[in-house]
Amino acid sequence: MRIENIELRRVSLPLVRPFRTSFGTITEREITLVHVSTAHAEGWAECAAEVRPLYSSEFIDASDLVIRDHLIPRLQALGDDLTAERVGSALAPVKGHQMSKAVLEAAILDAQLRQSGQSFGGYLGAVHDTVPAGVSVGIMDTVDELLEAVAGYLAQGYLRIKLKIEPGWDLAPVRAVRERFGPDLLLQVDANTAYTLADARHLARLDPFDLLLIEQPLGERDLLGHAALARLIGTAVCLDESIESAQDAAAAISLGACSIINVKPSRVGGYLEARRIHDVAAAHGVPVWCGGMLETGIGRAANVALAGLPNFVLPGDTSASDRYYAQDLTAPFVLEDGHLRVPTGPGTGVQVLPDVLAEVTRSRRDIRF
Ligand code: SMG
Ligand code: MG
Repeated sequence: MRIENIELRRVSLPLVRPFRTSFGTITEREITLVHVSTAHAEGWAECAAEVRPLYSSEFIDASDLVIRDHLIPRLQALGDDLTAERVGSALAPVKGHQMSKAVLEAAILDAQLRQSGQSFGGYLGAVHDTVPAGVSVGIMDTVDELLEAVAGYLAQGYLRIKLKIEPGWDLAPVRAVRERFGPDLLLQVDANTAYTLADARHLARLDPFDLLLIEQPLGERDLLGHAALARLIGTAVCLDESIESAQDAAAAISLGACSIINVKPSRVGGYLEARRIHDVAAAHGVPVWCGGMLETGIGRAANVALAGLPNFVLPGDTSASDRYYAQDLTAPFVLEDGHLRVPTGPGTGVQVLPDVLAEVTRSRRDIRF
C-alpha cells in the first residue's frame, strides 16, 4: 500500500459532564486524529493520549511529536511494502509510545480494509453482531449525585456499572449503589492505581459487595503487589494500566497478578496486539473486556468490533455516543437493549461527518509521503 499523505488533526470536543477519576477531572476531550490517504482509500483513527500524562506517561503534545519525528519516518522507509501488519515491527525500535503507534496502525488498517472491502470486525474475528454496553461512572461530590447518575444510566439500559474509586470514595459509594440497585446489578470498580498493598485490608472490605472485579488498584509497574493483593481479597483483580503488550499479559497471568484483563487497543499499541492479548488470555481461561478512553465514534467503531471477539465475555466501557458527546464525529452509537451494534461496512464502517469535524478542529498538519 502506498500512502500519499498523513494528516494530523487536533480536535476538541466538550464532554456532556465532567469525568473525574482518581488522577483528575476532564471536561473536554482534546484528541489528535490521524487521517491516512492512499490512491485508493482513506483511513481514520484517533489517538487516546490526553492533555496531561496522568493516566499513563503519554500525552498529546508529546504524541504528536513522536508521531511526526520518530514514527512516520519509519513508515515512509517501508515504501510500497507498507501494510497494517508491518506497522508494529517497523515501529518496534522506538521504545514505548503505545498510543502513538496504535493510532498509526489503526488508521492504516482502516484504509487497507476500506480498500479490500472488509470490516474491522470481520478482519479481527468478531463473532457477535452486537456487544453488551457498560458505563464508567466518575467520582462525584456526593453519594446522592452518584445514585442519580447511576439510576439515569440504568434507565437507558446499560448492563453494567463501573464506579471510579479512590481513597475516601470507595466503600460508601459502592455500598450505596449495591443497596439501592440490588444484588443483580453487574457492578465493578476502577481505582486507576490509587492504592498500595498496605491498603489490602481496606480493599478486602469491598468483598461483601459481590463486585465483578476491581480494576488496577495498585501502581502500573506493581505486578507482584497485585499478585499479593489478589491472594488477600475476595474480589477478582483486573489489570488495565499494567498491561501494555501480550507479553505483559502473559507475565501478569502467570504471576497471578490478575484474573481478568481490560483490553484497550490504544494502551497496547494497536488492534493487532489487542487481539494477541485476547488470544493469550483465552488460552489461559482469563476473560477480557474492552476498555475505553472516551473515544469518539471513530475509535468506538473499532473498539466495538474488537469487543465482538469470543473471549470478550464481560460488558465493556463501550458506551453510547451520548454518554460522552452531545455531537459525535460520526453518526452516533446508540444503545439497543443495552447493546451497541458492531459496524459491518468496510474498515471501521463509520464515516466522519465533515461539518462537525470542521467545527471541532483546532489545527491540522499534512505530512506528504
Ligand atoms: O471510554 O467510557 C470510557 C471511559 C472509561 O473509565 C474509563 N476509562 O482507566 O479505564 C480507565 C479510564 C481511563 C480514561 S480516564 C480519562
Ligand atoms: Mg481503568
